[in-house]
Amino acid sequence: MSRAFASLALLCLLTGFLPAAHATPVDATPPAVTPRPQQLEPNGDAVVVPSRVRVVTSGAVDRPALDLVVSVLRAAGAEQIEEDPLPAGRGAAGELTVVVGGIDDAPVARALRAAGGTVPDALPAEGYALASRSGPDGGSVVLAGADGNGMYYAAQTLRQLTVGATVAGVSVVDYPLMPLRGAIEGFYGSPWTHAERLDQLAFYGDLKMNTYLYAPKDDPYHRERWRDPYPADRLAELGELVRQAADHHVRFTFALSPGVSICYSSAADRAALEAKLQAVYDLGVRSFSVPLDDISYTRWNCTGDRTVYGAPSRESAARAQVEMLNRLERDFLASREGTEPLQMVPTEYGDVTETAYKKTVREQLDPAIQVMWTGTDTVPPRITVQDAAQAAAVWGRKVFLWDNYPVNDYGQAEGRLLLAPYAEREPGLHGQLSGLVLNPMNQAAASKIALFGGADFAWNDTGYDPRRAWTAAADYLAGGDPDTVSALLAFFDVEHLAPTFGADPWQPQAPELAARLGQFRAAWDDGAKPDALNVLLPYAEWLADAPQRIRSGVVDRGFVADCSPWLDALGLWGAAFERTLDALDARLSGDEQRAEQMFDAAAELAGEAGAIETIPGETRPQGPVRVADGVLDVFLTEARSLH
Ligand code: LOG
Repeated sequence: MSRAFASLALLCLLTGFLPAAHATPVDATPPAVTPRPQQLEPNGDAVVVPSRVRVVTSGAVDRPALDLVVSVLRAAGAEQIEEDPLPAGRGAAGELTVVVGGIDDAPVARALRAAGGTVPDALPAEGYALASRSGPDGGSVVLAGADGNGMYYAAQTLRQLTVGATVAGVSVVDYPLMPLRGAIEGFYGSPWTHAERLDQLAFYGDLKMNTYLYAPKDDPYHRERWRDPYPADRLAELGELVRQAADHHVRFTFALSPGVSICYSSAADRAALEAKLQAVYDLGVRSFSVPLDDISYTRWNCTGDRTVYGAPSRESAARAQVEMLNRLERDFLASREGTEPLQMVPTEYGDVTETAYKKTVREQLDPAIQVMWTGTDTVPPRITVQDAAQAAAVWGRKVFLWDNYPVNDYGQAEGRLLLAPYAEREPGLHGQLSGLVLNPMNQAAASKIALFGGADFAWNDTGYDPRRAWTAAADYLAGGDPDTVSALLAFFDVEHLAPTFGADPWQPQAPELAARLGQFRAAWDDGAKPDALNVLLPYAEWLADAPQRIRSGVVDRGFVADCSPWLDALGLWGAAFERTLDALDARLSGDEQRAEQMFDAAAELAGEAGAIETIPGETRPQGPVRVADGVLDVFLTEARSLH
């Protein structure tokens, strides 16, 4: 322990490695709020939460918002919380007053102004204003939402502004730039468990994500056996998810993928499709999607389709699909209370090239139906505003981005966790997209790193900083513990490679470690060999210790479980790294025999690390887990010939 601390201190001195963002807020800097608010200004001293708090509500206040406000206040030390509808009488001396209501409600707007807040001329949907101000009377906090989501998001911001027993003194005006923000469980391989889904939905609420699309490729009732009704126990679980989603202001979108076997012209298949959607409508689902990705669209599944739509072709496939989708939108959804516009994934989802398929969809698909798009490729190296503008032009509407990051279900992702920040999406995309959902990994909790960034970007793409979101994600998983945050960032670095479907990754492997190894080689080659070793060794020790720190310090236990094989491997790779530097040290002091022993020990550890496999049955594809591959393994091999 003490050795690690000494190393860490040395490390900080030498390189400024530790992120600086974890000072306790004794200064006036408010804690970082994610997603980054549109406007956040200081508003004087922090508000100290006393033991007595009066929560004053006005109008119909959102229940999850109110529950969250109360739980935040309790965690900050409030013992007596009195709820009082407006107009409220005078509170007791030294009591904190917290007002929750709609911004259109005049008394709420007055309270907001009185607390130093701003009442904007127009607040977009899901927006909110918040003001917190200390005062001799005990101070006040006002949360004013444009709607129920806005109230809930104000409460989520309050949660992040509260550290210990104080609420930062701020004035916030905030709203999302993209209307749909969230995740699509759309990967191949073992679907998320029920417990993982419940946890994810709560997490989405924390990050102001409002959308979860249920589309797991390997749920047979979603795709292969789409006609078959869900068994009662599965239906009960779906019902529970729908309630959990509502409790966290997440729209649960149910997706059904009939494209593998549907006969578009069959009345029986049309009835099966509607019956399946009706069953989840009855559970409370109001949002639906029909993904038609990864199907063969240039052959029919029945002879009837040839009779009705003609010879198989992109154009006739589009006509058949459009007819089915328009009917669902105009007949099924239009006649049911409270439904959202239908969503679909076209069979040509990953490019912007004009084809007969796209032309037909563009011209004939009901304009209300949302079209999903994955970028200029299934896993694109970047997404620009121009790409999205082209997609909007080719589909005749703003597209809904299905972003294939951090999904790891394809060959190039074998043995990988994708823990690099959400990046390479151009600010300004909100102008061209109707929304953004990320397709995560089978490892649900480990996907939170990328989802943090995706949520931040979808809310405020023009203010997005990948590194800030990445650090905030580590902070969230670590429950704010700075050492755990640093260990996590080092771990994320060795799982940084983000592949594409081609040979070139769109994010490099281990950039931090690679830079350090580069500096080491430069110093070594310059003749500053002992110095080079002294600088690098603490980082090797830090990597070797990171798994243990993560295992003991991360509060999200799902994350630790997801990452277990990779943490095991990192421990071994880190030890191999240390032995290699020991070997070079021995070589410098002329002890070649010890150097050889250390190199052999390192090789053995690396061999053990390389034999660790992904958890059987969890991910598709399975294989040996990769840690800083192409960087650390290469260095360990080359080190043997350094003199
Ligand atoms: C699938 C998706 C899969 C992803 C990555 C879409 C629209 N569909 O190539 O289910 O997780 O690629 O392998 C896909 O992306 N098809």
